[in-house]
Amino acid sequence: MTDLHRLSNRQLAQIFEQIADLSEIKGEVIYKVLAYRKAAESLAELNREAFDIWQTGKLTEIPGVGKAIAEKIEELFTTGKLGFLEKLTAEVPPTLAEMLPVPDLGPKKIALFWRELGITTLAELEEAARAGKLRTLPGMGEKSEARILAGIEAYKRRSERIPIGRAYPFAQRLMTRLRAVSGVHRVEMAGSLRRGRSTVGDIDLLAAATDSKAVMEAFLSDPEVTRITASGETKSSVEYDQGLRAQLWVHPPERFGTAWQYATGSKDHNVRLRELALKQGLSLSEHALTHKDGSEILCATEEEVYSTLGLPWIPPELREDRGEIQAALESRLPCLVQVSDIRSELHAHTTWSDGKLTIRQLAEAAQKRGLEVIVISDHSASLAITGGLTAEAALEQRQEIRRVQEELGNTIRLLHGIEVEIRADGSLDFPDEVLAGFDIVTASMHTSLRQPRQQVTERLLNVIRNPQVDMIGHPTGRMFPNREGADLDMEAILKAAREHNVVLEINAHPSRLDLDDLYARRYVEMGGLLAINTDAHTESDLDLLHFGVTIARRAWVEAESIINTWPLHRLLDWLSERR
Ligand code: DGT
Ligand code: CA
Ligand code: ZN
Repeated sequence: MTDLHRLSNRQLAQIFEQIADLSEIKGEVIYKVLAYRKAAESLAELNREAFDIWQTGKLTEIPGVGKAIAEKIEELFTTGKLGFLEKLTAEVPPTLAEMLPVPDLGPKKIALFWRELGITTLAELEEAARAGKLRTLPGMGEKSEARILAGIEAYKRRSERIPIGRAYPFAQRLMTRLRAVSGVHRVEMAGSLRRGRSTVGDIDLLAAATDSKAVMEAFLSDPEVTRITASGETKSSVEYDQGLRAQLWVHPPERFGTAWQYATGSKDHNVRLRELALKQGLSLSEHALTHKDGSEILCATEEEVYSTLGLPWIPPELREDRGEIQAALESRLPCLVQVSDIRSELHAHTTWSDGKLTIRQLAEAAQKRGLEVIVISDHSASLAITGGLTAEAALEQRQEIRRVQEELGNTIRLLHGIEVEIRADGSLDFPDEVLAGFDIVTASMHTSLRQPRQQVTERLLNVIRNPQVDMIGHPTGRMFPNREGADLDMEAILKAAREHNVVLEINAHPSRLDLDDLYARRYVEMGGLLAINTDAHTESDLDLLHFGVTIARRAWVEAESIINTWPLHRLLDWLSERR
């Protein structure tokens, strides 16, 4: 067993992505290339480790994984290597793949530049284009050379996805401006932003207007626009500073439903929906549902689009082709948790550690937002940079919380929690008898996140097994845009958390959103409980709750599985029973 190589799903996906890229440049038949890509996507989206699936002999049950690909995965798990890929990279330099996403540069051209000029990297290509070396090649000229240079520039600007924490408030401001344009009925978000993905490629907006001119003009002439990348009557796209990009679609109000459905995506959801329409003799486009004889059914709302196809309206967060259409057909769509279901904030900081508000200010801010319970949960001492609490300071804080509770009466209930630091060795900052004094204990990792997989997994498992620990804060520690989470064996973590009845947090801060939607879904399917917390350090942080709720919705989660939706007595009963 020790000889096995436990590659993560992400590593497997990268390998098949690379095989797809290099085969495409090599000139492999397209259906093979697509099969590798499909396998890569499917592996990246799995909510269980492919390794575990392999051990139960069920690799080929993963969508897109046939016999040939399953054999390759098996070779990787058993030898840590893949002969096929080694042969391929010996033949086709792997760096060629970095050129594939450049607009106007397909695999054929990449192969041409490589074979004729020995170009193997994007930087070499840019240099050759600038030196005028591409124009002399067969099928090339000055114009196509200039197009490739422009493509490289566009690609460099575009390669980074935008965190939702930046895209969302920017989109809100943009929508407010566009809604003020005369003749505009409606402006809404679409695309991945509306589906609530943690990062978006661009901001998609959709306006309803009979005449698109005025609203398009307003969109294109906005003073913040730095570049217009496309402009047309029904669709335009622009760029702003710092990598922000947006696209505006305009459709007449009577066709808004089909347009909004189309522009929301995802692409895969739309493909499935079109298949379903075809079975019913209808073709579905952004403009209408059309009968075979050419007559149109216009839909002003999305509800009409879905109901014409015999479906209930599907919430955008579910539209990822993860079984939602089948569930809709069988009337078993989940009743997704909403912001208004949330009664308590279980993770917030005060001036006792690195928060900006006093206990009283935090409690009042929470009460103002309609919360019934606020847990004061400051950091513990070893996170020195935050001025974390010692055990003695925590006792003083408890007195202060009592005083504030008396002052505030029963407008909101204060509980005393702690965000206790998980040290690098897996021990906690406080001994069990100190932890036992808190109403709720959240354990989090903030340091040594780059430990090897086995070590960091064991570290967290150790904490999950501690009966004093009620909840794990932001379990992987990832931060957008640059910090990857710890390399945890998530299946083992979820199993242990379930077994020990530990709550896993969906940290609502848009730079975290951790757990992510895939693991949150898996955990709830296992019967586990989640919390959605803002981890507030300031008053406005409390308003970030909706980002966390969106992740839970993308995870198909109902209110019942989120302990913040429970009334106080139920929360307290549960806490006292589990220790
Ligand atoms: P992103 O921007 O990469 O985060 O992802 P999306 O989903 O926003 O994708 P985007 O911006 O390329 O396109 C917006 C929507 O337009 C997408 O969600 C569905 C629709 N769409 C785009 N291309 C296609 C397509 O080829 N087929 C179909 N059915 N829909 C498409
Ligand atoms: Ca988009
Ligand atoms: Zn915190």
